[in-house]
Amino acid sequence: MSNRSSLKSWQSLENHALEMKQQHMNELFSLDEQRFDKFSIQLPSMLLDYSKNVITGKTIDQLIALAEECDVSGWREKMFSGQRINSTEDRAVLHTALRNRKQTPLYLEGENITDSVESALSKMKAFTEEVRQGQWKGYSGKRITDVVSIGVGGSNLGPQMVTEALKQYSDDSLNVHYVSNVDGTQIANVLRPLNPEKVLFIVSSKTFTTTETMTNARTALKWLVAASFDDKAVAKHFIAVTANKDNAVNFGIDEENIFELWDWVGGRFSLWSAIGLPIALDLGFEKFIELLEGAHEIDEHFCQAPLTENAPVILALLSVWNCTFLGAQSQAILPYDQSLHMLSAYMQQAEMESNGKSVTWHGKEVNYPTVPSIWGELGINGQHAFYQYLHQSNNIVPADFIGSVESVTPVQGHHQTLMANFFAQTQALMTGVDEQQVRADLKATGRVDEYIDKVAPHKVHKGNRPTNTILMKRISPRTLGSLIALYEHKIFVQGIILQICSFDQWGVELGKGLANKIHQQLDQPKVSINHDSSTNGLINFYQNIISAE
Ligand code: G6Q
Repeated sequence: MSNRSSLKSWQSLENHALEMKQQHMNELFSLDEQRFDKFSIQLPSMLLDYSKNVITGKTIDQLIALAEECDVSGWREKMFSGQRINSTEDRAVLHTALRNRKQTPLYLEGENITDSVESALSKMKAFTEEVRQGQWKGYSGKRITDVVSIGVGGSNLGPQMVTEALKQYSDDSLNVHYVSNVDGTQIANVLRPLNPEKVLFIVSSKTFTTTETMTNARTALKWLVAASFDDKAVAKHFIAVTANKDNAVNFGIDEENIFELWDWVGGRFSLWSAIGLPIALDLGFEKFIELLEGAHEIDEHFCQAPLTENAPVILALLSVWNCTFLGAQSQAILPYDQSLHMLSAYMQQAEMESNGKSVTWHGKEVNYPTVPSIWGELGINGQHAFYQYLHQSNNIVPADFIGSVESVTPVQGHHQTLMANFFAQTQALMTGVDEQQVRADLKATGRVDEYIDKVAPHKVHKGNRPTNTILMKRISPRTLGSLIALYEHKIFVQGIILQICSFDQWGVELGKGLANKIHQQLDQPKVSINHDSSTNGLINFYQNIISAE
């Protein structure tokens, strides 16, 4: 199979990029009044405006030709039909089956996994209702008031981001907390105000071997047993979500209390499964289903819309255009909605763990830049922090601006101010302001020439900085489901274009293995260590302080 960079469409794009690097968006907008209409897509839950990119109709045609040459549609079909496209782990990639709300049968090795998903959902529903309605009792007969979800990475970020985003939709039935860090400070702070009689722990771990999660789960178990003086209390207070039932049972969790995961659900795509149980407990099961419905809506759009009108495809192609062809090295995710305060962190994992790789799925080193680093912060806070860099540094950072027409918590006067900034920022990033204008503006305020000469260069904004705007009607379980699925499919398409296996994460293994070795050495200080001089020096410094105390 050919390397991407030898494709005809790739080479045309390389040539086209040379032309487009000379273009300014201001000129492109003045040449074409229909730009917004041409370069925006309206979906039931959101509007995507991508007109503020350094693109023309020709750019889009060539990007679509690239998508076709890379057979994006064929790969999409492979994913949805359960082919083992996670090639390095030899697994299917079927998070879409978890939200297949039409419940169309899907067979994997002879098993209709739609049935398995539906029965897992029924179990989640019954459990959620029992706990929320107070029928599930703790060891002393009291109802559960607090849920502590223990998990890390894909078993934490998605559910926590969604729980935070949908806080306004939660009632007072339960308080949901998350523990992910192995730094004991987090679990200690979470447990301190809680009453063990009323706490339910959910240990979420696909493998049920992750050191951090197991360490936190054991601490939680000790805390519970110390308070209840009863090993049997575990059955009333511990739930597991895992693909490794044996390990969960060995840990002491009742078989009845285990929710199943499948190997075809990747960690960072798992919030739609029982990994989303804390979300369902917090919001109620119906709202969890609405989240799945919103995602399913985008799955259908992704499968049915022509590539030119396909929002995830367009977002992926633009990312490839901006990074691989125009040379941007990072991308900002900038939500202008307080509910989405964890979205950038979530997107960091979703995109960087998926596509932050440099060999193709055939194991060959790629000869082009792959994905940018992803970073970001809530809109207004970021404006008063790093937007200076977005506007005037000599690095171009393409940015996704995500906002909502209506606030979920309307407070008079606030939302208009927020949204005025939302619209102004993408405009300013695009138009910039040239020296002539800066000088004229300063003159108009009565400034003397000497001052103008000194200050004008500092006030010039070159503009031409690409942004996408995603405008949602309002954050809700449904629209949030759509937003997350939009990005999931964007990441998938990007992986296909870049010829990267988006569904493994070998890059997290090396450090884990070394940490295990070093952990053993820390437990046995007398054992001589033989690392490089830096690592030896650091460990010695650490141990000397500990042994002196
Ligand atoms: C996600 C990754 C990774 C994983 C965590 C937790 O796609 O695989 O972030 O989710 O390492 O793993 P467990 O769920 O197995 O504890």
